[in-house]
Amino acid sequence: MNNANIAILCHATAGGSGVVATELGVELAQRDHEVHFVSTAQPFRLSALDCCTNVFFHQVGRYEYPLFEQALTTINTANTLSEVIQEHDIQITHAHYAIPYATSALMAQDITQRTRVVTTLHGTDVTLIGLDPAFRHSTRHAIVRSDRVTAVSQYLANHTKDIFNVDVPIDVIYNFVDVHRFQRNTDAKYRARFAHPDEKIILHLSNFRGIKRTLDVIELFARVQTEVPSRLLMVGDGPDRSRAFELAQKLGVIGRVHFLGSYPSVETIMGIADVFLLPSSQESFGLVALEAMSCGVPVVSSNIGGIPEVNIQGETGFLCDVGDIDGMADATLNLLQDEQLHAAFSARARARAVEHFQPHHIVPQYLRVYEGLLNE
Ligand code: GMT
Repeated sequence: MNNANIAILCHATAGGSGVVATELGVELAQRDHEVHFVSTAQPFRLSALDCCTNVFFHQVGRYEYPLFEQALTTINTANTLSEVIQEHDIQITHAHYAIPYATSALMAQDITQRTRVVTTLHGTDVTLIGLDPAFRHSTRHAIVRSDRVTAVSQYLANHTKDIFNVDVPIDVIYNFVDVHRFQRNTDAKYRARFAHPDEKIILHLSNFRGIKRTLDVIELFARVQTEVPSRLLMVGDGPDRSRAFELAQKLGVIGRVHFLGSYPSVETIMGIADVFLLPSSQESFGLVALEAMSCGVPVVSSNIGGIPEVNIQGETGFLCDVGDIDGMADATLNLLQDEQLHAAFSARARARAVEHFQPHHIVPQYLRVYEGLLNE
């Protein structure tokens, strides 16, 4: 594809959709496209501004006026994006997460009469918030009117068509991972910081929202640690953090659970773990599971949404029903108590990430979507 000028809209806060959007933008810039991020704040993983001359960030301002009781982010984004489209001759606008960015992108397209809009659906923009009566019609409109729609798993593509009763084509383009960055961390000082040599390390990383079921993580760890000396690292922050902390206290395991907050270089922590836990009640893909697998960490997860397209039952990890704490505890113990089994799962997890989910497998799929639009 010839070099293009591409605008990327994404949520700046820590979250998988922002990570995917940011890393896609950097990959595009490395392939000589000009990339303009438009968001309310600089996306949290965007360090490329320091190293690439063809990555730009345009902040969406917040306009305060006594008459407005709430921020009008959708309109402000459309306005900023319209300027960016005109000033930088943006040919492709790629909205990550339908709400509000696909709507803002379509508005800017209408204002400028330029640019093609690609919307990538990430998960709760369809399965949770997008379905709420507060957003249902505008989300459906964004899906139907975007020039192309992609989803991060087959599950999400199918589910979107069902629940919104739409028959637009939805391309499935999986998330990707930098396998050089996310790999085993053999530097002993990291393990020594959290665990004694005879202890195993179990990891959970999320934004601690209800759908992540962080309390299940604590409960199942409480069972695991009675049989295998181990530590639990809880990385991230969010609404359920205090409840998880209180449950760990109540179950008498608080001394073995480390709440690390939003740890900046997650790969160093992921790379020392023995098992990664993802018991979510909804997950359209599970980028964190893929990152863990890339580090050679077997994943014990729920069997929900798009997770089975990433974590393969009995090969890279184990999948249990949502809320099956006993099943997940047994699966974790299986892995921790059998070194040979663990080594085999670890190797297969890493191999799956390396063989199927690297940027060079995935980014060309986005480029084909862009190219198709530019050639129309
Ligand atoms: O939908 C969300 O919960 C937010 C979103 C995010 O920004 O973290 O996560 C979704 O997008 C990720 C990247 O594509 C996926 O890996 C996550 O599975 C997905 N989350 C859910 O579906 C709950």
